[in-house]
Amino acid sequence: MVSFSIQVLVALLGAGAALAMPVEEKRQDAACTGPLVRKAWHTLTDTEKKSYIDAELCLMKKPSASGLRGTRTRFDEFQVAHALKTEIAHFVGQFLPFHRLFIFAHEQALRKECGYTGAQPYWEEGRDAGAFSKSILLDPVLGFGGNGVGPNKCIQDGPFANYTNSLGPGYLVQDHCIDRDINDLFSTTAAAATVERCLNTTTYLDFWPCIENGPHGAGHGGIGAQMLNPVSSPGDPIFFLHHAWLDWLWAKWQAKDPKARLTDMGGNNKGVLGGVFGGPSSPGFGAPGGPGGPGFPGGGAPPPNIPGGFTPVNLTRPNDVPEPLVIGDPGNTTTLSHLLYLYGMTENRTIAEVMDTKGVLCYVYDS
Ligand SMILES: *[C@@H]1O[C@H](CO)[C@@H](O)[C@H](O)[C@H]1NC(C)=O
Ligand SMILES: *[C@@H]1O[C@H](CO)[C@@H](O)[C@H](O)[C@H]1NC(C)=O
Ligand SMILES: *[C@@H]1O[C@H](CO)[C@@H](O)[C@H](O)[C@H]1NC(C)=O
Ligand SMILES: *[C@@H]1O[C@H](CO)[C@@H](O)[C@H](O)[C@H]1NC(C)=O
Ligand SMILES: *[C@@H]1O[C@H](CO)[C@@H](O)[C@H](O)[C@H]1NC(C)=O
Ligand SMILES: [Cu+2]
Repeated sequence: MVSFSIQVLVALLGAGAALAMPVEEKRQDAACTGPLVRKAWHTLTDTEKKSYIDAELCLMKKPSASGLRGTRTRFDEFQVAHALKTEIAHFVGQFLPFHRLFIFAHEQALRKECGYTGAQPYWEEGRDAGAFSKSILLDPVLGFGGNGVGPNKCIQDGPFANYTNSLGPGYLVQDHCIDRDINDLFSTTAAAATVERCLNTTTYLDFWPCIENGPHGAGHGGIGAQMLNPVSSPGDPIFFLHHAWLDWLWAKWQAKDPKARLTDMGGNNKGVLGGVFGGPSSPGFGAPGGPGGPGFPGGGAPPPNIPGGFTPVNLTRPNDVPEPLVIGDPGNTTTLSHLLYLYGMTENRTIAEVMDTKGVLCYVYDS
């Protein structure tokens, strides 16, 4: 049911695979003793849930320090860093490593700046496939609040109900609420069979598109509204638990054959698959065949509102300084030397450095 673009992607990537060049594994300089253990949200105690929520609220109160346009708070800075990298972080080989570092940066901010002592939890979406609206994640007290209501689909309850996003949808800089438009049908792509099909793949060039087009769409399409916006989706704090789940799946897949998979990287490093998003060969969110678009499970739903399409509107790169978007790869293929740069949200890292969660990032998953 999510096969709409995978054949095309794989066919296209087959050509790219020949270009992928082996890169020497970078020496890990950190001995990761005592890694943080990331756990599934539904397994946390009430106290653990509360301390995560409180730390997120703390980030939402801390003033922005980066000077990134459109930000008022530290929480907003993550949203902007994601927006600025959207074009080269989705439907490209660095999709999984980029988001791995992005989620790590958020976890570090909670710990270093907000007194959080836990790890980034993940949302085990498979448990809620087809029934996101009943998820424990949406608890109004020990969760992220429920569905959006009214014409603007603003969330009404939960700890984040009163937060004002300063960015989005898309690249717009404007105040709005955290919104949701839950769609249980979209959330079926989190189902065990879909996940298992991805975990059954044996190369990164099969695994990554399987994840990006399948389970990835569940969290975004199933929660909807801003979560369905590929640019500004981290404006909903549930984003971090969604992408931690995908990261968990990647780590699980890597652990099945660490020797090969901890260095397996590839794919295009720019949105060459049909432009940026939504091209015919790589249906993005809202495009025909892509999550949220016609032909997707629950299909025919209106595409998400992305003002200006994928052309930055108000938001541009800091100080409007042009910069090369892709750094570190010798050609058009994503390699282990690709630089992951998050506008100071965390240290610059190469993909090689984030391949193993037990390297410089130093965390593991509970299962
Ligand atoms: C949000 O604001 C309303 C109105 O001021 C208030 O009643 C409610 O308690 C606030 N909710 C939170 C979670 O702060
Ligand atoms: C995954 O692989 C296992 C073992 O080969 C197989 O039994 C199972 O049917 C596969 N699952 C899917 C969804 O392809
Ligand atoms: C942002 O862009 C929109 C659409 O072009 C425009 O209406 C709005 O005035 C701009 N806002 C700022 C702060 O520049
Ligand atoms: C890389 O892509 C550009 C177009 O974006 C193309 O002009 C160039 O030939 C490609 N380079 C290689 C080595 O394929
Ligand atoms: C991180 O990478 C960016 C982009 O190349 C560069 O501008 C910045 O100076 C780097 N930061 C550090 C601390 O090296
Ligand atoms: Cu993203």
